[in-house]
Amino acid sequence: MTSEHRYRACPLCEAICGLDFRFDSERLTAIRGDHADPFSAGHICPKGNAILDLEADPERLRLPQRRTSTGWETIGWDEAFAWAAEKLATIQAAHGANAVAAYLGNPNVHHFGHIAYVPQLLRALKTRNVYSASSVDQWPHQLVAWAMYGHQFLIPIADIDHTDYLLMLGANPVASNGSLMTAPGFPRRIKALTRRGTLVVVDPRRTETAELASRHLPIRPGGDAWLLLALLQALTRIGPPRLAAYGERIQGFEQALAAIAAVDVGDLHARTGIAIDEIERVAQELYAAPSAAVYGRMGVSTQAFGSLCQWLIQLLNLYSGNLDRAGGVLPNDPVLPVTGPGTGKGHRGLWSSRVRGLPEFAGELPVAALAEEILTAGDGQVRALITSAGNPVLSTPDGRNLDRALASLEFMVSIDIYVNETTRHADLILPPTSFLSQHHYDLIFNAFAVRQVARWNAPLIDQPSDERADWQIVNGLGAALAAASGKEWRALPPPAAMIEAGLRRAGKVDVDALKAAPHGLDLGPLQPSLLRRLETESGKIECAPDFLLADLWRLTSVDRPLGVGALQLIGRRDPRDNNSWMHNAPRLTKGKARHQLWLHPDDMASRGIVDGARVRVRSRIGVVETEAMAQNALRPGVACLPHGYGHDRGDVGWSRAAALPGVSYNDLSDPLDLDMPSGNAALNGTPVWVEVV
Ligand SMILES: Nc1nc2c(c(=O)[nH]1)N[C@H]1C(S)=C(S)[C@@H](COP(=O)(O)OP(=O)(O)OC[C@H]3O[C@@H](n4cnc5c(=O)[nH]c(N)nc54)[C@H](O)[C@@H]3O)O[C@H]1N2
Ligand SMILES: Nc1nc2c(c(=O)[nH]1)N[C@H]1C(S)=C(S)[C@@H](COP(=O)(O)OP(=O)(O)OC[C@H]3O[C@@H](n4cnc5c(=O)[nH]c(N)nc54)[C@H](O)[C@@H]3O)O[C@H]1N2
Ligand code: SF4
Ligand SMILES: [Mo]
Repeated sequence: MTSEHRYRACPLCEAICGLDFRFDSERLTAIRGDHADPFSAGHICPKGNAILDLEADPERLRLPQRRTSTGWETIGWDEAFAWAAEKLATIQAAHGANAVAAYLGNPNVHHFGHIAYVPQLLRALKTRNVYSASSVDQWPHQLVAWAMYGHQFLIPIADIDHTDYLLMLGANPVASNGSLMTAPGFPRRIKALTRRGTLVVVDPRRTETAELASRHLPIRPGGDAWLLLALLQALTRIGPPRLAAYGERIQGFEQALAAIAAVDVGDLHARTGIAIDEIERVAQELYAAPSAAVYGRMGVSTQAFGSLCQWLIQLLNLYSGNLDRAGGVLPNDPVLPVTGPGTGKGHRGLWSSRVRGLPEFAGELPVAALAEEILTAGDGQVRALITSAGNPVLSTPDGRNLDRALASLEFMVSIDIYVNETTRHADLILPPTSFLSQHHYDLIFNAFAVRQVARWNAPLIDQPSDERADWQIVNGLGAALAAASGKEWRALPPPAAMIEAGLRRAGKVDVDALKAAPHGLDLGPLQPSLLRRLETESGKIECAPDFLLADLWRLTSVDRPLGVGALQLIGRRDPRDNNSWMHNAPRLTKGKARHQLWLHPDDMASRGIVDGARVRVRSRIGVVETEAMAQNALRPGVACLPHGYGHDRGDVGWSRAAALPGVSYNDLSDPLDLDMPSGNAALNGTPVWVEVV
């Protein structure tokens, strides 16, 4: 028996850990962290190891599946492409381009064969009905980066390995492995930070990250905008803004500060749940620290004032002189550029959604509007849908309604490896072959990494001759669509050629050396680059975008009373979950169940709920029943439920997942509850009423 090590980055989350795949006689037998990877240094989480389960899962699809009246039948690739193209072309010819919608899920970003190819297909379709998981995730970051710095991906990254002071809001990287901050191995980095300086975590729950922090501030869900405003107001009392480094390249700062100073923060303690002297102390520390960074993620993006929070975070980093500075926050300037010429900088409001009039951002509409666009009759109604690597029935607000909407479509085609809660409605599923057989380069996560890194991931196994890769599926669909509609289609070359051409054009790294480095290359710490890369029309940092100033007014004019007896629902991530789609993996689902609704013991006592009791959870949108679990780490008044559960919907194709207990968070979340400037869903903070069944 011959044993061999082969190396590749993990595609399952943003941490892009280097993994060591062990093969015995060409059979994949074990997966370990790659200790020779200069960036991840051997880090691996339970999901990395569960790639073994994904590769071996008999329920994973390998060949095109057509839905029949009794189940699914396998058909040939060419027949599948021709059928899908004929249906889509006919619907567009009869009802216009917008009658076909597209939804792109999270794994699109993790595979070069998706992210570099799918846009070509969307251009060929010319539809305005494009949706993605970004609008239940990170739109506030992208919108604020676009408005202030001129490009949606010019996002400053917290320099976690060098900063003296990190204020972290609404993120739990010890469980999630981080987001918009690619840094494999958070516990190690956080321990080094708290030895060197201070980490303050702002979160309604004492999370795994808060446990490692210097201090934890248990905020009221949705109180962050008030906290951030109060911090900025406190800074103006402590000392002058440190703007010298930005010279003439900054605009609107005084205007922004004046608008912020004019806000009456009222009863701050009631609004945030945090003591006033704690807020003052954070402001003092932030200003005094030799270097400091403020970072906010899911918990502050997916709430009603997500964009306001992200804007205020930028202003705090500016005021304290930490924007674009080592030890502060600074954008990565990656080897393969995601900003600059030829990249999509973004735009806003060039068109609006048909039913609710929500503005587009960067060519997409908020996914919270997808169901109504399908269900509302009239000119421009969505009649067909393409999904790629997504499961919006579980991952977007009011999933039950989307479930019903999908059942009413004239045609649906999904590029996915499973029959999930969403793709079960498809007429046709096109499953890509294993990522292990493909060339890959991380376009996005290298650009959000806390160091300059690069890695060419070469195939580890051969592609079975009867299977198709993601990029081949896009090319196949595109060519068939062109044939059916009389449009043009220029097939894109394979990933290896695309990556090589991109790297040579960028000219930042020795391509042959990169290819010959199976563990990837470390190219050093982040360096200031923001000022020379600004893409705003003025060429300056825009501190006072009018629609964000206007949103201050929304914050102060709308008091949102919770309702008698209501709790605020927030989410959580467990190291063994990956959004909605890895619950068929035995390695991740054996042992104790973890789907329960967490409640503070005081809230249980006042409702007569005992640990383990079956409870009914009600929101404006829906009702679910699940088990309650007492959790001291929660702030009273808060209920906590993971998303991505609720697989028992009849005909899903993952039987192990379907047998798990648990309900979908998004059967409770409200599609009308949005961060208005961006249209991002406010998934956290939903009012719910909980009672014993
Ligand atoms: N309530 C609540 N809702 C949330 C969140 C939350 O915190 N709370 N988080 C949100 C966030 S951050 C995100 S990113 C979204 C995710 O939302 P989605 O992207 O809609 O859902 P996923 O669960 O990631 O589903 C991914 C799908 O891709 C498929 N897949 C996996 N690998 C591949 C591949 O290589 N190719 C193809 N074609 N398919 C593949 C899987 O089978 C699965 O069906 O959920 C959001 N929803
Ligand atoms: N294990 C695991 N890892 C994952 C994923 C997964 O599903 N499972 N998904 C991946 C994806 S797609 C993403 S985008 C990232 C997300 O990565 P993170 O941004 O770290 O996301 P979460 O772990 O959901 O952490 C959000 C935190 O916000 C807190 N929170 C909720 N509401 C509020 C609020 O109003 N204010 C404040 N300050 N905090 C609040 C929650 O309690 C929670 O601890 O994780 C990625 N990694
Ligand atoms: S943290 Fe886990 S899922 Fe994320 S890249 Fe590393 S091994 Fe993969
Ligand atoms: Mo995400």
